[in-house]
Amino acid sequence: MAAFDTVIRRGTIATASETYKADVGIRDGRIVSIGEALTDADEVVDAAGMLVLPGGIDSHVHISQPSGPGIVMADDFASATRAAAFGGNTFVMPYCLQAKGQPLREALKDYHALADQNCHIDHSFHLIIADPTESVLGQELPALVADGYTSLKIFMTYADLALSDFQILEVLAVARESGALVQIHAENYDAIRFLADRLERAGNTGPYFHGKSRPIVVEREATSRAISLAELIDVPIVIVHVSNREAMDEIRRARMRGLTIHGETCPQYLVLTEDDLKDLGMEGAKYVCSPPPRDKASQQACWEGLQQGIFSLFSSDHCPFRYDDEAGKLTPNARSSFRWIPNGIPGIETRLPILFSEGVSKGRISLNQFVALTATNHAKTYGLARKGSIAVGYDADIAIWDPGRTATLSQKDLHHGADYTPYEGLEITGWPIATMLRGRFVVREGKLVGDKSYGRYLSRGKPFKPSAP
Ligand code: DUC
Ligand code: ZN
Ligand code: ZN
Repeated sequence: MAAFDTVIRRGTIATASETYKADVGIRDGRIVSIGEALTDADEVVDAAGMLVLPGGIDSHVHISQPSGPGIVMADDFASATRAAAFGGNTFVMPYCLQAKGQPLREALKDYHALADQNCHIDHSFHLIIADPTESVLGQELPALVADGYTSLKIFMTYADLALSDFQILEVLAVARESGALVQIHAENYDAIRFLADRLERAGNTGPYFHGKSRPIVVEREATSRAISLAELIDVPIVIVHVSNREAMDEIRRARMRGLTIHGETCPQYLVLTEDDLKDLGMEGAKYVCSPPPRDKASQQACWEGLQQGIFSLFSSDHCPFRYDDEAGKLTPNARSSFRWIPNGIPGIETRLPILFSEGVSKGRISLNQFVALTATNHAKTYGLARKGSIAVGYDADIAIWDPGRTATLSQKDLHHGADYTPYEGLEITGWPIATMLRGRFVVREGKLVGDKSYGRYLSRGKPFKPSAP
């Protein structure tokens, strides 16, 4: 019997802190050896000239999430995780949405049924708490955190999701006691409603005005308030999908006060701007997401946030809707106002190539920062054991990258369920040529070689120690 099932030979390994040449020996789905001249294997994969990186962990994706009457997300678990694997990822964390009045366990049962045997890569779920009732706060949530559902998202905007400050405080208090990590979507609901009403009355109803209804101050104010509420309860939080300097500076200042505030940004805030929608008419709907893409100065700020560690998480916020579809961006109401356009854009497959190309290849961030921002920090922040690094004892979740391969992003080459990419035409240098999940190839030489029964659901540990009762 060979010592290893697989050896990846002569590649350059990068972790969040180191870059070095070595062979990786894999047995029973785990990395069991890292060394020189490992050869005794059933299969030897030559990775000379290639980078051997941890598979990407995308801790912010939306898959098969109920999105309102008549609206259907463009991806189910099979297509989203297939696209993720082509993009060099081995783990995703989508959101299980609680409907108003719905017990969390019921929402989870339905969501597990959608994912079960339908995932090409590993996954676990965040909860979205839309209705923090007494039983949710007092019983369901603490029990679910103990069962490994250790993170949840709450919203400060959207009619059917926005929580009051009182409700946010209640959720944060339960998180503190149970050791769960709360993600906050920070935009001021009333301010958006006020601005949207004004824009509509003035006849400014096209997709371009979506961004005008959610200017930076709306995000900055909510970010500041979210941080203040977390400070009051003394609990860590994550501010997700930060789009600009002002919101980022709120996080920076909170950190300087000693608070644990994690920051996340996404590809759309690095490479898109509001001008991309300007002359497109209804096609601007392809770029409608919240917070909206801003301007060049905001892009620069987001790069600084990544470089300086204000943002420790780089996620896709993949939230796919088809464009040319009445169940997607062109829902009949969308023509009457931007207000009705489903919020979100696809990006699960393009997240890593965009950050690699714009970040590593262009010298804005190091390869080690890339690994930290796209894999290691996600595992550490969300309590995921044995994932997110190339190290002995870790799962053999590995992406092999050709740092010199060039490509032009195009819908025709992507594997998601959407009918467009907002990144059409973006030139990329650096591409994941193979993705391996727990020692088995899922994608190799541009082909899907894995099966949708490969991916496993994993429960997670507590992101931080809960406070004493
Ligand atoms: N928030 C997200 O995280 N994703 C899409 C839409 C939204 O508002
Ligand atoms: Zn959000
Ligand atoms: Zn999201």
